[in-house]
Amino acid sequence: MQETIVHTNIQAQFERDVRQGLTDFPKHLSSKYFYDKKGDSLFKKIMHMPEYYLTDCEFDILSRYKSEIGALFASDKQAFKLIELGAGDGKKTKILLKHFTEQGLPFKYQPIDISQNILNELEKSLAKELPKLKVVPKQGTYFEALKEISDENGTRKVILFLGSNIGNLLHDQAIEFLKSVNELMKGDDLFFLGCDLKKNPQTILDAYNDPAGITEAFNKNILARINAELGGNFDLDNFLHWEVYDPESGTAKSFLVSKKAQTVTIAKLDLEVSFSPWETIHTEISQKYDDATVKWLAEQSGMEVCEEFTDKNSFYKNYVLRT
Ligand code: AVI
Repeated sequence: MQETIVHTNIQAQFERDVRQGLTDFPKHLSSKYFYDKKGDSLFKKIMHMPEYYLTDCEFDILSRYKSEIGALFASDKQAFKLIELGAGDGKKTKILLKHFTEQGLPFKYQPIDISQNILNELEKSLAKELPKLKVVPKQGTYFEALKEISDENGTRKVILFLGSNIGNLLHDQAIEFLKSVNELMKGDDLFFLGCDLKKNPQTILDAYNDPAGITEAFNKNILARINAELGGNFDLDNFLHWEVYDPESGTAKSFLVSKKAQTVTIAKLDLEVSFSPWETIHTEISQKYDDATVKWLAEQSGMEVCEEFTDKNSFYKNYVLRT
């Protein structure tokens, strides 16, 4: 029943956002809608692409600094809840979970995800790989679930937000997000944040424009979803995947560009959308950071950076924030 209500709300929001985004000028759609079953599997492929360095860098950082990270999380051997926002398949987190379990650190793992399906799979794989680990999954949106966990009891919280997921938010949205996290943090709770860094602009462009066309298919999946779920008739071949990166602001942007004048119908919304030749739909931002920007974001949200870990090329950083 709960699942049905959540699904109905999500679907209604999707319809509102598609209508709003495609009737706005310039047109836009939110990257949060890339992720259905097909989108999840395309994103998994992206994480394995040689050009998409982000995953390997974070993997490298967690592997290399797992002892230091463990010492920080279990400060004074205090018990803690390790909460992960948007747990996914937990591939990177498992490095920490394995190490912490081997070291006998006093913690339980609480992955939060909107998808019960993802949580079930994660729980199953953890039961097999780390049978001693205490896993308490929470299905729901980040803040609903985080609030419930915070209300439970006084055990310290360490919150993980990996994968540079924060980069899909504009700075204002990121501050709102961090403020909401901060409101639920107390005393010596910690927030462990993965951020992709500014670097050679070509490296960034290559990560979002692979020659195999996986990122293109991922970007166009939003149109495929509108076709499948809202009765749209987008011809995906009539759109180009286009990536730009502004090295000054550190913002990478993804677009879909209409190759010609065309009109698309979205039956469920009773909507016709016309495109001029080369008109754009802005679909995603992937923000790249530097220390000053992360420090600023933390301060704007009432937090401070207390520790950081980077990979051998300084391509990526995991920052530790406290309230
Ligand atoms: C999930 N997110 C952090 C990815 C990113 O790098 O912005 C999504 C992605 N988009 C294209 N490739 C990967």
